[in-house]
Amino acid sequence: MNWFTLSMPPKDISTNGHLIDGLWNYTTALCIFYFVLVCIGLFGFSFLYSRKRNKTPYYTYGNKKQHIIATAVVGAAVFLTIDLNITRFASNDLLNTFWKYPDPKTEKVLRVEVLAQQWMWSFRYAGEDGIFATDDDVVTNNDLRVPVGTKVLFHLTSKDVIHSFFVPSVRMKVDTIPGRVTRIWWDANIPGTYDIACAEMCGNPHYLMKAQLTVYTEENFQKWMKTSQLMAKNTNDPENKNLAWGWKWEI
Ligand SMILES: [Cu+2]
Repeated sequence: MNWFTLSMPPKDISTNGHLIDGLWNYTTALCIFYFVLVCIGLFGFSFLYSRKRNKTPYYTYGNKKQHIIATAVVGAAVFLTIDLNITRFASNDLLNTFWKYPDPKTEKVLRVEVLAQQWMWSFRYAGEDGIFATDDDVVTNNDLRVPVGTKVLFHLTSKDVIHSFFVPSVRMKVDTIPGRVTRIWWDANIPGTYDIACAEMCGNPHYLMKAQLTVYTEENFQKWMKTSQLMAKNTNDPENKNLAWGWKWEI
């Protein structure tokens, strides 16, 4: 693996990840374009007005009008093509896609509650009863499993400090904040195992907040869920404080 491959993000396995990639690529391409332009100006003028080519010094106080026009044109070009456009793209993506949370009442959605804490991730699925914060919930640590091609809706919070739930393979990231429930949704379209990380510097062992995402085929997911539900029913201890962090699902 060379440096170029290493610096590339992992393969996008989601339906909407390309929107983030598009925004990223657009910003990078335009920044490179303006960088080259600035370099041409910098080195071009250094060459044109070098000592070799201009033996006699030329003193000037400049041309105020020209300077104002040049600065305004370059500033406006950068503002219009980068700032305004990425704001427009990002707002469109948010309004039309990322903030359109799937509704578990009307479509097939897997709901997951997430608790972040120094330094691990806990995931909670409603048990057989379909209700969160009951004794039959399936709870896993650093181990998130979802079915392929299904929208997954997360409600997240944190036990201690601000963390950030980051799944690079679907290009999605959201902060987890103590005392507040944040939301995010995505789908994963290729079975396999992928990384989950914390993207908020949350303490020295921040790097330990690594979890695994497993994308199953629908059949394998149902199998796993059935076994886990059975196990939860038989072994969940209502007195166990480590299991009791869930909350009633709202909205
Ligand atoms: Cu963290």
